[in-house]
Amino acid sequence: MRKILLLLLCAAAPALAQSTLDTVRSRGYVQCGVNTGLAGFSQPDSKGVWRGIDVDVCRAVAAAVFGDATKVRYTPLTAQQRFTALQSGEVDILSRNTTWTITRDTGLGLNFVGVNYYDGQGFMVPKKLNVKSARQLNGATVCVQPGTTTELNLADYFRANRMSFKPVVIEKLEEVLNAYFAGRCDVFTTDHSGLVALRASRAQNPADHVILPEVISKEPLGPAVRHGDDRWFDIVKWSMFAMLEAEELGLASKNIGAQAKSANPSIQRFVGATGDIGRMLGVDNRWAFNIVKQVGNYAESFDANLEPLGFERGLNRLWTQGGLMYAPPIR
Ligand SMILES: N[C@@H](CCC(=O)N[C@@H](CS)C(=O)NCC(=O)O)C(=O)O
Repeated sequence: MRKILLLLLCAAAPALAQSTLDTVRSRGYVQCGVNTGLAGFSQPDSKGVWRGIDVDVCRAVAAAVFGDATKVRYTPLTAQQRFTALQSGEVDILSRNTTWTITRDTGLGLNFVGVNYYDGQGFMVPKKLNVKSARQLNGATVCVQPGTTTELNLADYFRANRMSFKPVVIEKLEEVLNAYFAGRCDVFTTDHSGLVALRASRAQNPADHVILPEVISKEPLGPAVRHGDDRWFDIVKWSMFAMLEAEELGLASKNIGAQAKSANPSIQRFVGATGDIGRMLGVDNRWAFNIVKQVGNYAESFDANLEPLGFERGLNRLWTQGGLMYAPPIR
């Protein structure tokens, strides 16, 4: 018992000694946990520069903290590695197409800062199998990655519909895709966004694969931080919201310089000319200006990263346009 207590104390010591913001500041960059390579979300481009909507959240935080969106380093993580990496302090933010669930929020000691992509789970099958609906998948072999909500939803869906399936569980993305493309499973299942991105970026001929119409779960994807550091939680949360608020206010990387002179009180507060909001957050008052100038608003990030892969805004439209994206007031 004493030994366990001591171990717990030792494990907690670094976290207690210094806040995440202090650690990040003295280190000089944000350490961001991302996907090992999911087009549109987080993937290095041909020059080795990380790109994607999850990457942009970390860049936004760096813009808020340092006034410089480039001050980020990336740790690629599989689904199974991701939570330990955050809990142990190896990364400051987990921004990796991660579904917000109550078990993760409580049992794993995470704080999800919000949702940067509303998603749901789907199925992809080779077109030549001529399957039209997930209800025809009784007895199918299904490729899936472990440590995901995907694995759990898959079992629930087949059980609820009194169907059987044979899971082929493979941790590495590369390997699970190879297995599916080589025909070792009839079906690949993951978040709908994953299916769209992987079909567009990894299939030899994307038209050979169909995504079935059923969406079997809710997958609100968002960045998370560790429990126990409210200041850091606030910074990451509001950095993400600033990108949404900017879209709503019509502020974008190209016009924010000119718009900063606007008489609109909401814009004046947003750019830090009034309100002292950055200081309340523990960063510079130009935090949100820097985010939009250097990273862009949410629509810019979506259009640069997801739109070219064939994504539509759908649920991820702003609330003013029939979607679910809604930032609380920055005031
Ligand atoms: N949103 C789900 C699934 C996330 C997930 O890991 N999806 C897979 C399939 S798209 C993935 O990102 N794999 C990439 C990798 O392993 O690096 C979760 O949070 O559990």
